[in-house]
Formats: sequence, structure tokens, C-alpha cells
Amino acid sequence: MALDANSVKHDQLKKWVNEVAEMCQPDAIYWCDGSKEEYDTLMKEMIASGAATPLAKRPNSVLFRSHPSDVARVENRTYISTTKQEDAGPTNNWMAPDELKAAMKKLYKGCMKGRTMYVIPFSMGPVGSPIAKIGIELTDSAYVVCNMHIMTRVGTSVIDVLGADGEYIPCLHTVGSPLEPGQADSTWPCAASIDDKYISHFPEENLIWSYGSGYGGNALLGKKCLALRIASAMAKREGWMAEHMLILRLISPEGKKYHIAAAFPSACGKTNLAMLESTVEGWKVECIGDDIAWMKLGPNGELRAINPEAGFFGVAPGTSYKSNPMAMDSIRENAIFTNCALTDDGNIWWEDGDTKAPAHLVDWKGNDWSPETKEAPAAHPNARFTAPASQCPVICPDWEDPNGVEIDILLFGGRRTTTIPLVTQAVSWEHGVFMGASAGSETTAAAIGLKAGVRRDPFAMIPFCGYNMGDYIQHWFDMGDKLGSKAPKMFYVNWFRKDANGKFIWPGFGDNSRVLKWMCERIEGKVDAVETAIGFLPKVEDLDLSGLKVTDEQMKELLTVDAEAWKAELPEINEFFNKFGDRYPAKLKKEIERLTANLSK
Ligand code: OXD
Ligand code: MN
Repeated sequence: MALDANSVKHDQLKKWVNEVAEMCQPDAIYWCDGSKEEYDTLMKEMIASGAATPLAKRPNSVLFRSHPSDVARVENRTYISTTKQEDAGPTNNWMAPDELKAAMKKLYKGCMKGRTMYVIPFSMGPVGSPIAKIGIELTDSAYVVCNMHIMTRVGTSVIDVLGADGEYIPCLHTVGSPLEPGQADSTWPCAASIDDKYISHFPEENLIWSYGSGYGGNALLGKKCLALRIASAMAKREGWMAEHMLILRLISPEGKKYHIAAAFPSACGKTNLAMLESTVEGWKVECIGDDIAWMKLGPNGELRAINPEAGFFGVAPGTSYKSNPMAMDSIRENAIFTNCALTDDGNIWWEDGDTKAPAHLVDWKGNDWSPETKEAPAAHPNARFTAPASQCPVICPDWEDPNGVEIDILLFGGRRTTTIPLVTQAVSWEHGVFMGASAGSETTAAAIGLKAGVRRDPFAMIPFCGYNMGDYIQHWFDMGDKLGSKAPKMFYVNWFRKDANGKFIWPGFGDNSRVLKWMCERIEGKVDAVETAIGFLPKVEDLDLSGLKVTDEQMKELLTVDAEAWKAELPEINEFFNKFGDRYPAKLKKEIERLTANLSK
């Protein structure tokens, strides 16, 4: 076990590891080899220390409880640090690199005392594939090591690919909780104050520094930090796309394969859609990824996508055999649960799952909990499961193909109880970019400190874009120019519309396949659509609603264009885009003007 540091040929990497060790002063340095033995040993240690609870009902699975202050991404402590502030843009927190590094170096000094510093060599994308990127995460958290084992490809083979001078993205992470000699560790160490947390990105030098949080995207640096924030800036420079998108394959009864990449803000059901069980006879979904897509032009000018991750880090509450049977089957074993509730017989439990709360639980804070005396949810609303993608029963056989899959449909959406119809097709690439750029969603629990209400979230990338959002939207227009006639068709969906009684109108989940089928028929030219002010809407008779209990009235409501509601929203969208100042893409302006004129006709 453990990779022999002497076998590492990459002098610059060894130098960096030594420099960080000098600054952070860990008691030991451990190079990860990515083996099962390594995972098992670290997990055993965490069980012995009381940080992890083994689950009798789920083989090789454990539960962690975080510190109550460390439960989600911390967007107001997330920085895009570029030399010029305008390159980070109006939607990102910014600090000059020198200033930010100086502040963080003070915190980093001695921050790993009493701990081991793990060196995690990982690949985003299949190891050795031409589109994969290598990262090296240095962390003092064994929890992070085990999660990275599942979420990325960790190990010796990555060091082999790196050779003596290969490129890698340095990712430095610490929980920010040094231990004095003899001091007992807490079960979830992290920085005491939220003001001491930093999730910092230096896109000009492809560098990530994270301090003070052990949770999810703050700490598993391959995911949001590397595969989205740093990768989006690289993608802009290099002419490709790093997107907050699931990827799925839809197979028609005739065996034709369609590939869909879909962007939804956090906790809008991306994981559910990625593994959907179709309720339309003969149609089948296979999952390629549930959170991130890297998309590049293929040899014939087509758009090809890979999932750079190797696992799922899904929101647990709401996941059930009704909402996502395939996710439930993916987490039966070899899974890590964080901030779920614990049952007396050694299983996990969360709100809106398959079973009613039992008479007694231990809640995510470690306290006794019962349905009668409950004051708050037993599982944290952002409780998570980490599970290998290979355990998903509908994982696509090609999910690790380094050439990726050809994308036919790009889909955007959000959680909107009013205004937005069930599905709308863009009339052009430019219109589709407008749809993606103006996407909005009602806020959720995936990040700390968001105001309630509709949050504009272009392409679901507001928290994840590593450069100026105006330039990012322009990059979408530029990609459209490159793709020309090979460009995928674009659609916008809203599964979350509610009626006057506050009830969801559309059944959602597996029945969303009915909408996906319509999209495939649209791109095949098999069905017509109604051209409206906001784009093409389905004729109700073209949606396959067989066996579904929705009334004509309800379908009408789902497919109406509420021009007044749209008009009321336009000033707010305009105001949001105006923030881009001289980076406001002219083509975007043209689209909002076109929509404004259409709605007034
Ligand atoms: C996630 C998120 O964890 O988007 O995927 O917050
Ligand atoms: Mn996400």
C-alpha cells in the first residue's frame, strides 16, 4: 500500500509537494496509490476514530456527520482570482491573486500539524485519454481521499501517465484544523469560522487553493473546482466547453440512440433525469454522467461529450425508488453517506425517501430524533451519497469511451412554479443561448446563504464559471458558429410548474421521458410544433401521454405562454444581463430585443 514517492519521476511535482509540506507542516506525507486496500485501511481508521459509522444494512458503506457549520458549498467564500477583476466578472467573488495568496498563506502556515498530508494523483476522464486532465490534490482529510477514490480515477497509473514532465492541476486542500500534540481530533474537523474558509481558483495559472471546509465541492477538488471552474476557463482558451450538465443516452424502440446533455441548477433533479426509467413503451435511458460534461468538437465537426467524473455525489433527501430507482440501486453498497439520518438497525434514512420515519432515528447532528418530537429534518437537506458510477444498473456501456458521445440535444431548465412552460424548443442556436443564459431557478439547499426566490443562473453555471460570465455566454455563441449545421438542437424544460393549489401539475420523474421523446421526434422532423413568442411548443396531441392521468386542462396550463408573466420578467432579466457591461454579448442583446418585440405583438 502507498505509492513509493521515490518512484515518482516528476521533479517539479515532488518540489511542489515538499514546498506545501514545509508551509503546512503535516506530521507525515502519504502518496495515494488508489487501491482498494488503501480505501479500506483509511475507512477502518475513520471508523475506529468515530468519524465514520459503518452501516449494518449496506455492505462496505458508512455514514459521516459533518460539523453543523460545514454542510454545503460556500459561494460567498469562493473566489475567482484573476489579475484583472473584470476577467472574473460581476458574478464571481474576486480578490487579486497576491492579496488572496498572502491571506491564505498565513492560514496555511502549520495548518496540517498533527495530521497526515495525502497526495492524491487523480484523472478527470479515463486515465490516459486525450481529453482527460490530471490533478494532484494535497489534503489532510482521509474522508476526502476516500470520496476522491469514488468520484475520480485515483492512483499509480495517473503518476505513470504524468511521467517526468506531464501537466497537472495543483489542488491544495486543508480542513484548516491543526492538532496540538496530544489533542483529540473532532469527528469532522474544519475551520471554526466561516470567514476563515476560502475556495480559491487562480485560472491564469490553473491552480486551486481550498481552506477550512471538508464538505463536497469545497473539498473534493476534482469536481466543481477543477472540472468546472478551472476547466471552463481552460475550455474558453482552448475552444471547448466544460459544463454543469448531465449526459444521457435515450434509445428508441427502433434502437436509434440519441444523446442529451442537460444543464439544471443544483438540486433540480439532474441525477434523477440522468438515470430516468422511461414510462414510454420501448424507450430506454442509459446514464453517462449526472453533473458535469466536457464537450469538444469531434473529427467531423460534431459536438462530443464525456463525463469527467467516476462517481455520483447526489443529494439524498428526495431520492427514492419512486423518484430515482437507479440511484437507489447504485447506493446499496460501497457508498459513503454524509449527513443522512441513522436508523436503529444500521441503515440510513432521509426525508421524502421510500419509508415513513421510524419511531427513532439519530439525526444528522447525532441527536435522538423521533417523528413526534422533531424540530427539524432528520437528514440535512443537502445530505449526500457518494457512489461509484459503475454501480448504476443503467450506466451506459460507453460511459468511459474517451471519444465521448455525439450530442444531439442540449437541454436547459430550472425549478419554476410559474411562467415557464413544460417544454420549449429554441428557434435557432442564438435563441437557445438566450434560453440558457436567462435560465432561472428557485433557490435550494446546495449552497449556504442564498436568498429565497428566483435566481438567474445562466447555464446553471453561476456558481461554477471560472471567468467573466459575459465572456462565457459569448463563448456559447462562438461554439455555435464553429458547429454550424452540426449544432445540437436546444430545448428548455420546466418540470416544476404548480397549480393554484400549490400542487405540481406535471408528474415528472419517469414521465419526463415523454417530453424527451417529443424532442427526438422534433429533431427527426417527425412532428410539427406551434411557433409562439418564446419558441416552439408541442401540439398536445404530439406528446405521448398514454396511460398518464393529466387532464386536458392541465396540459393546456403546462403549454400556455403567459405573455404577461414573461413581460413582467423581462426587465429583471435585462437588468441581470446589463451587469455584464462591455462584456454583454451583442447577440444576447439582440435575442432579448427579439423576445420583447415578439411578446408585444
Ligand atoms: C452539486 C451541486 O453538488 O451542483 O452537484 O451543488
Ligand atoms: Mn452540480
